[in-house]
Amino acid sequence: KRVCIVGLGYIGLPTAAVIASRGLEVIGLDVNQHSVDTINAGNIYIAEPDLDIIVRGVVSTGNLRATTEAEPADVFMIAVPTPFTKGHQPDLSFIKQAAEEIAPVLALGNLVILESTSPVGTTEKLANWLKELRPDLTFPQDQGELADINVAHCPERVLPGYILQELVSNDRVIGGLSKTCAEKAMALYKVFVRGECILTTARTAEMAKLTENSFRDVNIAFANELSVICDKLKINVWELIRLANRHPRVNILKPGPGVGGHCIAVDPWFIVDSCPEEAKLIRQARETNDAKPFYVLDKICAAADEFKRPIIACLGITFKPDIDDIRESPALHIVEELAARQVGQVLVVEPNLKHVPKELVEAGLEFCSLEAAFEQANVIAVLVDHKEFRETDKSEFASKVVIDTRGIF
Ligand code: SAJ
Repeated sequence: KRVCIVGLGYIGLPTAAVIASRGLEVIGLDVNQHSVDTINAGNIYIAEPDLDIIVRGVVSTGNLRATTEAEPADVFMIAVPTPFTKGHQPDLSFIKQAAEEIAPVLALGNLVILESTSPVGTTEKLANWLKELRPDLTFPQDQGELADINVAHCPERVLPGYILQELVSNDRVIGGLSKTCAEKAMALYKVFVRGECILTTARTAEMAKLTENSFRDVNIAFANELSVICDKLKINVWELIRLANRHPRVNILKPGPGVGGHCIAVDPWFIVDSCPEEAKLIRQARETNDAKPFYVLDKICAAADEFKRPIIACLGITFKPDIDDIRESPALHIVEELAARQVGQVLVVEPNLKHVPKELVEAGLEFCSLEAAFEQANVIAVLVDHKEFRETDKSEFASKVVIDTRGIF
C-alpha cells in the first residue's frame, strides 16, 4: 500500500513518519520546497520529542519520501491547516488546494481521508470539489457504497509535545461518506493505532472534533472567569479551585493569561459560524478567553505604575508550557502590547526558544536569563508555567510585585 500525506506540518509529518515506520510506503506532499528538502535529507523543522529520530529512520530506509508534485497512491490523507478569517469564518482554501493537487492522480479504488479539523459539511465539500475535477470517476455522495473513490474524515486529536505517543494510543473517530468509506479508512488506521477506532458519519466526526476543543475552551473560560471574580473578591483562585476540585464530580481547569494555539482558540468559531443563533455559550467562552490577555495586561500596567522606573520581567511567551510554539500565544500578545504601550523596560525570559525572533527584539523586548530578570525587575509577570519557572526558588520573588497568571506559587 502506498499512502500520500498532503501537508507535512505538525500533524502530517508525524503521521507520515509513524505510518512509514509500520513498513508502508509513504509519500509526503508539501508545497514548501524547503520542507521537502529538509525531510529528504532526514531532518525536521518541527520541535516535537523523538520526531527527529523516527523521521531519520524512515527516510533512510526509503519508506518516507517528500515531494512537491502529487503522485499516484492508494490512500491520500489530507492534513493541511484550516485557519479562520478575521471575521471568524473558516478558511477552507488549503483543503481546496489539496483537492486540486491530488485530483489529477486519483484512480479507481482510491481512498481520500481528511484529517484537518473542519467545519461540519467539509468532507462533503471536499468530495464535491474532487467530483468536479474528475467527472470520469464516481463519488460516494452519488454512488454510495459503489463509488470509485471513497472519502472519509478522521480528525486528528494529538496533543503537541506528546504527538508520537498520542498518534498511536488515542482512540480515533472515523466518519465516512458511506459505510464502506469508513471501513476502508479504519483498515488504514488499524495499521498504526492501538486505541479503538470507532466508525460514524463524516458529519458526526467533524462535529466530534469541534466539540472536543469547544468543551475544553468553555471549561477554560469558566476557570478564567473565576480568576477575575476571585481577584475582585480577594480570594486566591488557585486555592479555591483546589478546594472545589475535592468534590467528586467537580474538575475545574486552570485559569491562565488566555487561550492560545491554533486549535482551541479557532475550532469553536467553526461551530459558531454554522449555528450563530444557537451557539451562545460557545461564543461567550471564546470571547471570555480572548478578553483575558487584556485583563492581565491591565494588571501588569497597574503594578508597573507603582514604580518610578518600572522594570517588568515576563516569564514565558509560548502558548503553553515546555514547548517552543508561539503561534496565537496570549503570553506573546501581552509582551508585545507591553512593549508598544511603553510602560517601562520589558525583560523576557523564554528558555524554550532557541532563536529569538528578530521582530521581538526590534519591538524593544530584551531577552535575558531568569537570574538576570530577577536581579533587575521590580514587577514579575508569570505568563507560562515552564518547568524552569516551576522549579525555581520562589523565595527570590519575595521582594517583587508578582502577577502569577499560571499559579506556580
Ligand atoms: N489552557 C489553560 N488552562 C488549562 C488548559 C489549557 O489556560 O487548564 C490553555 C493553554 O495554556 C493553551 C491553550 O489553553 O494556551 C490550549 O492548550 P491545550 O493544552 O489545552 O491544547 P492544544 O491546543 O495544545 O491541543 C488541543 C487538544 N485538545 C483537547 O485537549 C480537547 C489536542 O488533543 C488536539 O489534538 C489539539 O487541540 C488540536 O489539534 O485540535
